[in-house]
Amino acid sequence: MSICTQISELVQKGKAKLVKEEVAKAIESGVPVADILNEGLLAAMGIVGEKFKNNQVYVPEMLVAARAMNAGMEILKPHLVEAGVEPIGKVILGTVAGDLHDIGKNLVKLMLEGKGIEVVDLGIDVPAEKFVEAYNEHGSSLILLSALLTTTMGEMKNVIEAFAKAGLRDKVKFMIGGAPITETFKNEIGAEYYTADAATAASLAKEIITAA
Ligand code: B1M
Repeated sequence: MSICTQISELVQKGKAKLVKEEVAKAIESGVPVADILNEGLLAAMGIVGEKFKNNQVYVPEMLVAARAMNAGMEILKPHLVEAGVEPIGKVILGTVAGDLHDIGKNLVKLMLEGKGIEVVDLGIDVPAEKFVEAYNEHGSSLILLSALLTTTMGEMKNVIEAFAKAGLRDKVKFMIGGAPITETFKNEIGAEYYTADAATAASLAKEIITAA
């Protein structure tokens, strides 16, 4: 078994300490850092994400795997910078105003990072104007909104309207998600994409970024 496959399996099992050790060993023995990233750490999160989508694993397993991936990333990051391995793109993510739920949003973030996408995470209870400010600062054209409450999902429309008001609606695309969100609601508020789970959100974000 190649060392990258071994790293992938350790991440899937959530063995953070062993992941660190194996990543360090792989770097030392000259395995290209991009291979360690893509065939080891990111491949693992892809597999875990698919299993999560198919209800073969659940939130705790996913969080443990993500923690192991992050442990490996800690070791790998300085070497990635040195080797000039760039993220494939950047997105802005947040839970909308009035809403404090972030477990799902954080899973979406983990899966995005697992696809090599940089995430500007604005956190929870994010007012519409904050998304516009983040766009002006970071220039990412894909904005991801999460909401868990029927009382806050309407805030997604306010975010879209804030971009329209700022004359920026045609510069960005919106992906929305969260337990009460549906495809019909997406159409009602004029967002571009709806995804039901974190793994699909990350796969679609990758598709959108690479097609741009
Ligand atoms: Co609250 N809460 N909560 N809560 N909470 C729910 C959502 C609720 C369904 C519980 C219930 O009544 N059965 C209900 C909402 C009812 C409704 O609106 N229809 C509810 C309520 C009412 C409330 C309060 C109002 C309670 C009160 O104070 N009276 C209050 C509101 C606070 C606020 O936000 N202003 C409140 C508070 C809280 C806690 C703070 C205690 C805590 C949140 C802690 C935290 O997030 N850090 C909490 C929790 C934990 C829940 C439940 C139990 C679990 C939510 C969760 O994390 N699920 C929830 C009941 C339930 O779902 N069983 C409930 C796991 C998570 C992985 O799933 O977030 O759906 P989820 O994310 C999924 C997908 O939705 C998707 O991907 C994830 C996984 O693949 N997804 C996206 C999410 N965002 C996405 C974005 C995307 C794409 C996919 O693209 C951008």
